[in-house]
Amino acid sequence: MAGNIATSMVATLLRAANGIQSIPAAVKPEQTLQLYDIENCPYCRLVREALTELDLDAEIHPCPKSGQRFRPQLVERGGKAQFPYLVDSNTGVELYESLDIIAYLFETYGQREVPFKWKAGRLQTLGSMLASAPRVSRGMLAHPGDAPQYLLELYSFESSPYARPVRELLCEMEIPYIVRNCGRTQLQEWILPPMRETLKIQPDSDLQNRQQLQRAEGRVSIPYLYDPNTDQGLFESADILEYLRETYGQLAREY
Ligand SMILES: N[C@@H](CCC(=O)N[C@@H](CS)C(=O)NCC(=O)O)C(=O)O
Repeated sequence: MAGNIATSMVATLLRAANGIQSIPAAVKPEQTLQLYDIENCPYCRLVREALTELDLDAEIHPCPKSGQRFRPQLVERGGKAQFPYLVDSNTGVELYESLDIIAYLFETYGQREVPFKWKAGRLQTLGSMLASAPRVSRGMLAHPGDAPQYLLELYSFESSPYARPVRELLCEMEIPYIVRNCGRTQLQEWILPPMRETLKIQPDSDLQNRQQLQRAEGRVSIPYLYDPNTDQGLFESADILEYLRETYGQLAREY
């Protein structure tokens, strides 16, 4: 597990300040956005970073290589197996191409200018490719698990080194989930949760998901997984990985 987090940390550092801080979108979609996604795909990462930065939740349909659960669905919908693919049932818009999706999200929900950094699209893609390298094939290849009846909910922000291994395993197991974005809006949120508890610091987040987690569990620590199928909520990435393997199948690979 230590090596897993170390290379995840490298990926986070390579993406510098991306996918961490949020300025919530001016308008929230009524129906949850859907994203056909591969966790370690550099193009998909850019879209997930924008979702964190706009504080938008999304239903993730994991499409690892050789996956059979959502890939055929996408080919039927959009015509080809290319990721990411956004489905917005609020507007009827469905889009391929990461940079087009990002522009759409900022225009439709952010209702603000696409930040300058996204205009340097090729540079962003290159940076995201570098960040994929340390994770090698994690979050890329299908090792299917059982399909849950109800969608799991993952409280996460894109660049969290601890949330990434959980998203990778969900992707490999082709387990769909709602990503509840929990970016940072407060300086105090940069202090790690155990130290916050020792110092009795409780940041007052502007974000609904962080407020909801604080109310429900009495603390905020990312990742947090809620599984409505078993009514279980878990903190700690290692515990979540173990839970997913035990609950949804032994086919998923060992880390
Ligand atoms: N220009 C596209 C490139 C997307 C792309 O090439 N995605 C790869 C995954 S990283 C893909 O769809 N590969 C086909 C596959 O996985 O079957 C974008 O920015 O969205």
